[in-house]
Amino acid sequence: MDNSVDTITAISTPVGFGGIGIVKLSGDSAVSIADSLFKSKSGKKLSVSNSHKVFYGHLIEPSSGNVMDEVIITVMKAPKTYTCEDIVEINCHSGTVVLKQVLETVVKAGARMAEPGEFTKRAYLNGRIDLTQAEAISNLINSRTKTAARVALAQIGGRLSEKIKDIQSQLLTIHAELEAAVDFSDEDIEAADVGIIKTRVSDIAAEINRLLETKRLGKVVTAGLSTAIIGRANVGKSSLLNTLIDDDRSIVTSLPGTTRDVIETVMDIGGIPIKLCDTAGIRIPGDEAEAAGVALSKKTALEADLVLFVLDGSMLVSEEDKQIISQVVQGRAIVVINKSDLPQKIDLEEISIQNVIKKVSTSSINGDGIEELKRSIKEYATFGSNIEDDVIIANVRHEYQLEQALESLREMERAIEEGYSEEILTESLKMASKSLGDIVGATSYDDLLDEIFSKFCIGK
Ligand SMILES: Nc1nc2c(ncn2[C@@H]2O[C@H](COP(=O)(O)OP(=O)(O)OP(=O)(O)O)[C@@H](O)[C@H]2O)c(=O)[nH]1
Ligand SMILES: [Mg+2]
Repeated sequence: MDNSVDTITAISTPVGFGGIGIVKLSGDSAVSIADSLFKSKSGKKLSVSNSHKVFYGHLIEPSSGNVMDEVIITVMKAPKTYTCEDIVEINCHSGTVVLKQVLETVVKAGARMAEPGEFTKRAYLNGRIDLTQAEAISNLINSRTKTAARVALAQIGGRLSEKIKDIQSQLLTIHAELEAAVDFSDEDIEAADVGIIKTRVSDIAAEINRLLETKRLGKVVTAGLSTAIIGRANVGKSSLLNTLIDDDRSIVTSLPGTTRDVIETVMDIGGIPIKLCDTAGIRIPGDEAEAAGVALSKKTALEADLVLFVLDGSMLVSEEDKQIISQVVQGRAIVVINKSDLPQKIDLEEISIQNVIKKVSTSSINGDGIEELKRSIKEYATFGSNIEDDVIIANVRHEYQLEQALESLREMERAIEEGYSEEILTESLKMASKSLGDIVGATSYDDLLDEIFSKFCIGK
């Protein structure tokens, strides 16, 4: 039987015009394929060289003998590589045409085009990383802020896996003790032991619960906090958006009813992606387009994680403001009293808003209060927790498996209360441990694998 591993290849750098583009090969023939196309300056063959070396030379198209590109080739031999297989990286002068030609020639010479994520899949299948780490690599590639990248890096480093393995070993200990208790007594487990075991199961359940509680933070770090800027016409919503992002993204005029559509932009506040939505001022609409805009504003407000409710501090509270409060500002809101540079007339005693997180006075003209507003948004997004230190659940699959594990432990608690036998108890332990095992991939299923790796881009 042929046990050789087929050699896969892909362009590993983003599409476009950059300084360098990399064509990567991994597999048993990676080095020999590269050798068949490469003429090194020194005349040395890649196959007889040491591992982890860099070579300079030219890439030749074999049928015509033409030079395709001047290249630098890195040879990394198994097992100390990303995939645990032989890896060759051909650093070309970029330009889509050159890279595609090199890739085609490499394929003609015997490599196969890699599926999305196939390099990382091989790293997993060859035991170099576990599933949480593979998924984190995908998250890292897609990170939009430094914090998202840091959370992903902690996961690549195996922080989540360590935590899961620690919980699993606690479950195993309980399992072993349950079996021992039965082996050494003719009776079922002693009542006293059962009490202790129940406490320990509850402690583990609480630990899993704490992990699950980080999922909102995980969602914010990866997907961003959707934040709707809401208020009546002309209070300065679009100006506020522009000031927050320090760019003229949304049109500002002195006329009420300027914004008609939802204007979306993503900003980074202290490493957290904030999806800001400027909306049409809510008032009795002047025409059909404005009416559609107002409807959209209300929908955006209701769907947002957070509402910035903007009032004009230089005017008295109006009926429209009150209506917006009663009909639209229903979730958590930061009240922004804008135009603080003008003489203030507003009397906040006139309004009562539920679920106010904070009140901040701002001016888009002189920037007053803008930093305080950003701080308040960040505090709300992170609950003031320290995202750098904690293990954070930022993946729905992990969340699901943790919930399953928790459910099994709850069942075990009930079974203990009702005096079930040791077999039933250990069954729950096994189920909980299996759910946790699925997170790191101890028991892997092909479907699960394909689903995870299909989210990768080609070349990773
Ligand atoms: N003095 C002062 N004027 C402001 C401030 N913010 C906005 N304005 C002015 O208020 C007017 C309306 O600003 P916009 O940002 O277009 O208000 P809006 O809430 O987006 O209005 P619509 O899109 O019509 O709902 C413009 O003339 C702005 O220059 C502020 O902080 N101070
Ligand atoms: Mg506007």
